Order: sequence, then C-alpha cells, then structure tokens
Amino acid sequence: MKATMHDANFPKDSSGAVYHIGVKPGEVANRIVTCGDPIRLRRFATFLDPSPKPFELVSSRGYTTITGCYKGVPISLIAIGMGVAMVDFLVREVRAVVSGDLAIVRFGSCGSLSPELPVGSIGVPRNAMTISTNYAHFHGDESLPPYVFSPPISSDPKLHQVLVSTLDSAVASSTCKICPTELHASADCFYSSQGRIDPQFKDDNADFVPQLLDAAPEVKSLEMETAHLFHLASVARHAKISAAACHMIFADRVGQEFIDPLVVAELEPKVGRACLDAIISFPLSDEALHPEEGSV
Ligand code: R1P
Ligand code: URA
Repeated sequence: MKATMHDANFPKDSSGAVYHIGVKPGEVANRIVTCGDPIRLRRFATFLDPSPKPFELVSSRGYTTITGCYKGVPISLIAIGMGVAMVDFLVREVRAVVSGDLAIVRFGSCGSLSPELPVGSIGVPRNAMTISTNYAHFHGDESLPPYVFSPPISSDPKLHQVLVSTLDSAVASSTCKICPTELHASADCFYSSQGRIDPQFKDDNADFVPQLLDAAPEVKSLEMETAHLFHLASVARHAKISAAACHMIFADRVGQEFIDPLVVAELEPKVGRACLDAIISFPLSDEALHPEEGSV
C-alpha cells in the first residue's frame, strides 16, 4: 500500500520520501547520470564499486534509482522513462532530497538531421531548444504555427567540456565519432513534434523539418528530455545544478536508417562508462553523501 503523503504543494511521506521517485534524503548522491531506459541503466550499474553495496529503488511511477560509488565517489544512476514530465519530476524531486550542488549528465538516444551525426555516433550538444505542440493551432486558430520553438538553452559549459574529453578518450580506439554540436532540440512528442509522418492523425507537420531548420539552422539532433533538463538547471535557485548531455544517434531522419542493436551493444558500455568518469571528475562543492560514511 502507498504511504500517506503530506503537503499537497510538494508531496512527501513521513520519512521524507518524494511522491514519484520514492527516494528520501541519503538515498541520492549529488552526482547523477540519467537515461530513459532502465535496462541501459542496469548495464551502467555493473561499473559501480561492489562496496558499499549499492542502494536500489524502483518506484511505482517507473523510476529506477541506483546509488553507489564509482571509483570511490558517490553517484546515483536514475532511469526516468520518457518525456518532459519525467525529467521534471527527476530534477525537482532529487533537488528536494539532496542538499548542496548537483551535477547531472544525461545519456540518451536521439534522431539526427545532419550527415555530421551519422547513426552510431555520439552527439554532445552545447545548447538545446524545446519544440512544443501549439494546441491553439489545432483548437482555435489554424493561422498560428502548429509547433513552437524556444531559444537555445545552455548546458553547463564546464561539464559539457569534461564530458566531451572523457568521451573522446573512451572511444579513441573505436570507429565511433564523438561530435560536439552547437544545438540540439527536445520535442514534447516522439512522432508529431519531431516531424514524423503518421497518416492516422492531422499533425500538420508535412514541412516540419524544413521549418525547424529555417528557424534554427544549427540544430542537428532531436530527442525528448535534454532541453528541459538544461532549462531546470538554469533556473535553479539557492544551490547550483550543472547539466550536460550526450546522445547516441539511433535514427537518421534524413536517410531513414535505424541503428543496429549490435552497434548499441558495443558502444553503450563505453559511452556509459565515460559518463560515469565525467560525473566523478567534475568539481562539486558541498556534497551530501561521502563514501567514508560507509553508506550511500
Ligand atoms: C524515445 O524513443 C526515447 O528515446 C530518447 C528520447 O528522448 C525518448 O525518451 O531518449 P532515451 O534513450 O533516454 O529514452
Ligand atoms: N529518440 C527520439 O526522441 N527521437 C529519435 O528519433 C530517436 C530516439
């Protein structure tokens, strides 16, 4: 049975556990690597130190949190599922249970709009914009644009740089390309607002990609969560949140190729480990969890 929640504004149970992720103070580290897929997350969890034994929680709302140490440094791995709402719960609820500055690296998959980012390469965007469905277009005024594009939102430049360097060394011996890019876009849907054509619905997106490239010529890739992560990090108050992201190119949206699972199996561990190396080497002040305390 679910615990009783207190405080309708920011629900927590009597132990201090937050409503959707289910974690309480002491169960999440200041350094976080996040992805969508819990299976991907569990592969990264094999890199954690065996001792102290990692803490693990799967919440009823689809979050998997694994907190342990990597090379002696406390970190949390958190799988969030998909979409803006899920990354919003992640950042706000983690912020509510961890004191001090936070550093968050997202490792996701994405689609590519550019030959500079071939399938199987890793895009590392400096900035991300949002793409939102404009409901007013569909339910009132068709002269309004069906999709709304935000200005670019910046990652943390230092964490971005650390991530690029660790990724470069991690894949140095393979054919995988690490591609820092100026601009990525995160859409509120996978289909309509990423310009996928679905004849079952009136999405008004036949010219979506040219319109996007006209509005934002530097955009190279599309997924669903990164821009909101950068947004929340940039509007954080009181303590700093540093965020950066990298995405494995799964779909070539121009040539229509989709990634071979064997390529994912080869690259994912290398990129995952590089994300862990990046998050532990980023300078953070004032961490709430310390390995010498014997528990994480
Ligand atoms: C869609 O297939 C999902 O893949 C991408 C998108 O952002 C969306 O969540 O990210 P993940 O691979 O992290 O889930
Ligand atoms: N994830 C997305 O959101 N879009 C893609 O094209 C591939 C992965």
